Amino acid sequence: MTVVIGTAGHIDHGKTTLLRALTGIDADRLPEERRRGMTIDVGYAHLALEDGREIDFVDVPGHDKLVGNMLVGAGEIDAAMLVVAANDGPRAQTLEHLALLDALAIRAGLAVITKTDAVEPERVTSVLAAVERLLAPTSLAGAPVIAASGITGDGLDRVRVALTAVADDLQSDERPPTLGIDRVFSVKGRGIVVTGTLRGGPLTRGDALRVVPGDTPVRVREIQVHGRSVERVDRGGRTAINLAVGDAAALRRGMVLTADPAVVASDRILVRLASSPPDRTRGRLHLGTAVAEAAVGRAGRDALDIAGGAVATVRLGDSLAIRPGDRFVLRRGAPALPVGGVVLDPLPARGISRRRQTTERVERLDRALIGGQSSRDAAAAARLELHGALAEGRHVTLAEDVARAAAGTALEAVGTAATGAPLAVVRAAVERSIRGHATIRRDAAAVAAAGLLDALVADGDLVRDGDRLLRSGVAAAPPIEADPRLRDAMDRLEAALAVPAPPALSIAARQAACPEAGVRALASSGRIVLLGPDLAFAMSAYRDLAARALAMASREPLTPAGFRDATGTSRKYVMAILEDLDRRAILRRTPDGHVPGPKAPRPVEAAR
Ligand SMILES: Nc1nc2c(ncn2[C@@H]2O[C@H](COP(=O)(O)OP(=O)(O)OP(=O)(O)O)[C@@H](O)[C@H]2O)c(=O)[nH]1
Ligand SMILES: [Mg+2]
Repeated sequence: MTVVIGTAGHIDHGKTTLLRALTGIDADRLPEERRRGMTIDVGYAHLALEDGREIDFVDVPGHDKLVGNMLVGAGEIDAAMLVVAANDGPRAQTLEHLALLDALAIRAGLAVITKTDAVEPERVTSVLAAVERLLAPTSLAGAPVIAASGITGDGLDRVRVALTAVADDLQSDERPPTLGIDRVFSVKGRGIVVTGTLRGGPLTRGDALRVVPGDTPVRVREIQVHGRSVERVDRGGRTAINLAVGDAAALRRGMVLTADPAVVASDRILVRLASSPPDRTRGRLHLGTAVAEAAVGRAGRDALDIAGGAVATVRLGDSLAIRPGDRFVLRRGAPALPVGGVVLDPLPARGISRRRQTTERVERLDRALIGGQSSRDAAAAARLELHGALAEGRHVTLAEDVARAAAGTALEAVGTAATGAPLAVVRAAVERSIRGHATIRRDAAAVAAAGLLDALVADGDLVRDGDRLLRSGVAAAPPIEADPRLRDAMDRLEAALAVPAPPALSIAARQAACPEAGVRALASSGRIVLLGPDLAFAMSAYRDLAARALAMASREPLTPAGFRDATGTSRKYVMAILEDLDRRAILRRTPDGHVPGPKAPRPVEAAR
């Protein structure tokens, strides 16, 4: 993995000069920067280590008016190199930049005391000690502090050793490729090029990515690392991407190119802040290479204090690309210190679900996010607990307590009568119950309700009889089992219906000499499935046909004609099966045919 190290420090303390001495590259690339001898916007340089690895540097300005640009650089670094001039010693932006690195929880790095050639050795010793003291209470506590000169080259060897040690210690970032854009420009004859620090990976030429916010699809036409075209980048490092994209104006610094579904656009986020600013505090929130106006909500349910900080809902002036666990800095302008924070939920609960926001639940989510990759499932579970219900694409999940309440409602709505209750009525009651406990779209609640009823039927709590639901057990009256003639008739009827194209139920029942009570008992015990007024399949035949329909629909949209030809039956049977599978959300009807629905068993699970 290529490590990205950002400079930091007061104006004119020698950051750019030190990088030039280390790498031979002048990070001050803008004509205005060269003319004025100061860094204005983020610049870049890179260094090849002896073992072949590379370190990328992001150079930032020290000017007090350009702290926003400093944060663009600092937003995507792995480690920091704080530069302090020996003659000046620590100054205002030394302290401010260090506070920002601390707020971003940058733990890896080093400090370099530069311009040692311009002062007496005693002065170097005292500045070294002062800088060590400054680092001690921050995330960079204990980082090495090295004296060097960017002009004479003195001490650069020790700086290189320390840089190598920083690179050794860093862990790679396991996640789909994500790049926070810091520059956008058009290259004649090539189109749009964006640059940034690649997180996760790998990224390969031809890959499809999304631009967030906006979710605009883009294709990677070319990848360049350090000015050379490459087929693929594995992980990390400064990366330039030539994009096949229609509109250059649609791309800006702060946007994110990603293949990570966890990155979403949001202007309202649930966060943990390192300290606790008052409700309605305003400031600027810097996250990655982006910045937005921010207002902190610390009232009512948001005024929670958890281990490690204060919970808040932050409203942003613009939508930013955000992923759970992202670090950010909130700046309120001098003299207030910057506040560091971490995103707990980029799309926090609204409405009724807000009632679920308790200290315990938020703390659980926070702990799961800190746990990193291994606890992604734990984070998803903790987020579900906070929301009560979550709809992601076609997939809807309910928190345990919400599902339990809805199941109670279902049983109540079905009642204990042998006739049960119409499926539609029970489903509506379950939908109401879910929406009374959690904020969820109506269509998602319908999917969840159908799934919950299916589960109750599968678990044997309820029995489905055509378009009705019955409490299990109520229809299976003892006399039926006691009557051997009825039992035989039921067996005969079940066998007659165990084919892909069974005869009409009334005719089959007559031929099997099976009375109405036997038909009901077969249905309520799940041995046959009633799909229409006079159409029933034995469960075995129904399962076969359903599995075939799902398998075919998983390959390509399944049309009634295609299914009819595959099963050798007629339209009547095929429509009944497909409509039933649609109703149960195992399939979903589209203009091109039926495709797997929200409740379709996922391929992975089916393969197990
Ligand atoms: N004598 C001496 N002068 C140095 C050294 N490093 C930098 N300088 C001088 O200090 C001035 C500022 O150096 P820069 O490298 O541009 O400082 P910077 O920290 O990048 O400044 P900004 O990017 O504007 O914040 C230049 O005139 C350098 O020549 C050093 O080690 N010794
Ligand atoms: Mg500079």
